Amino acid sequence: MKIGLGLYRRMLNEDHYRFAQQLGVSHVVAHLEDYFSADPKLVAEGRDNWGTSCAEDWTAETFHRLKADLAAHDLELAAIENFAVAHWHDVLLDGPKRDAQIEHLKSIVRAAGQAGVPCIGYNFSVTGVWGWVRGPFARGGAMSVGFDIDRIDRDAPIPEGMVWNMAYRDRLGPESQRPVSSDEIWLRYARFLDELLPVAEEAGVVLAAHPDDPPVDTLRMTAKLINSHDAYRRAFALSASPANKAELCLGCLQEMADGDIYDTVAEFARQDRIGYIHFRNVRGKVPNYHEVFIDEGDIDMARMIAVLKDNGYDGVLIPDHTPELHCNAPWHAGKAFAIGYMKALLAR
Ligand SMILES: [Mn+2]
Repeated sequence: MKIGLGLYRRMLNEDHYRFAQQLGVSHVVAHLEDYFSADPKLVAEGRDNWGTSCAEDWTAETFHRLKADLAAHDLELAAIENFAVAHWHDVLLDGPKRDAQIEHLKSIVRAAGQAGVPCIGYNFSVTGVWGWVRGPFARGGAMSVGFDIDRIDRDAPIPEGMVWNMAYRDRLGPESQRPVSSDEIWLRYARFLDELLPVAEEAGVVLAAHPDDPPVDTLRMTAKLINSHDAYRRAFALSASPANKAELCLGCLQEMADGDIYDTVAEFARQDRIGYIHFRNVRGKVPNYHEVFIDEGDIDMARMIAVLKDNGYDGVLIPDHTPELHCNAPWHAGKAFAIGYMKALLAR
């Protein structure tokens, strides 16, 4: 197994490559859609924090350049994580631009293949990550996120012009998006896989599905897709293509109500259905959980490493989110703590 670091778009620079190299990780997962920091206005205008287009520059050339920059620091690109909302809002919403957007997604997958990007992670979700609350939930009051169904209005409607918790046009309309049933979201997902997987397979690119976060039945009147261990099995059953894999988030998997996480991970590893892993820990399950430090949650991470090893997993682990340590560099300290812990587990 290999350890990687996830970097958001604003972090794809020399400082963060040196940070990753100094931690001794071999891989980077790059988010080109800057989910947590993007200015919604700029995203809606199709520009990101640097004033460049965040949706138009996902070409083989961009991917080659990114790989070369990483290689200069002995780092390999493990995956691109997430499409931009501008790429696929109507794929998620079954809107008028759907077919054109599917064609564009195919071109991104082909470009990734040309540049030797092995994997693209995605999260097929109408709400996206929505419903978290931030608080001092981790050890010592470290700031983290959690989910408590009683503290949110779970049926708050989604405004027109928003999907995946991001605006995809400059002005949001009334909160009047139609509800989406479970049958409907599975239908949309099956069509997406049918069209994208053959292209991905030919390009040598794995499409890796992140589970719903939080993994509940519905939020904002739209059904969730991969919200249980069985839902992952259903997603795999949609296509036997070797390009159809999981961006396996252990945090979300542990938050789900069904199944034994060690058995499920063993099964998915044996079946070679894991693209890469979000190796993080949580306390509690839906409808009430907190994200915590890697060594204080409900998952026995040492046992998890053994399960992965025993079942032949040889891919990349990244820390995903970590609680923020109380210091001048909360993000860096949180990641460094998790990666140090992961390196020790692997060494043992
Ligand atoms: Mn995750």
